[in-house]
Amino acid sequence: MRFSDWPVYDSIGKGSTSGELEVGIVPAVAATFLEQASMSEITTKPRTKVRVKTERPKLHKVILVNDDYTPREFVVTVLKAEFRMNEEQAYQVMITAHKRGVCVVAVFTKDVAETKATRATDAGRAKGYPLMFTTEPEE
Ligand code: TYC
Repeated sequence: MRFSDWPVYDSIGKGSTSGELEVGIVPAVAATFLEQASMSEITTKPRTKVRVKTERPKLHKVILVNDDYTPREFVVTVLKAEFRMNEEQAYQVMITAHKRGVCVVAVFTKDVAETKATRATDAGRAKGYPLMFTTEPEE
């Protein structure tokens, strides 16, 4: 559509001297024209990118801490009960903490790691032992 094709209307403007002619474009027609132009001729670049999120949740370590008072056999019993270890696995974790001060028991999502560490620590406390399990995020 060229400018010369647009319908025009004549009016005597308010501020104009009588007899002077003002030429305008019918507003409704202009609006329709502009609307069509914006839909069919104006391309815009999207400003945001959609990122597909597939990150796995961070894992947290449960750590067994050595102490001088909790009996070895009790530590083994707690490891078997709370972390589904067999006798041999539990013994190796217990003796590693005993010799080195700490041992990583297993890794879980944050919630599960914290729940298991709390339950295992509470099992020791219920018997009057200072047995301690802590958690920390994996790098
Ligand atoms: N050190 C304890 C003892 O000699 C046994 C023990 C091992 C306690 C590991 C806690 O995390 C622990 N009776």
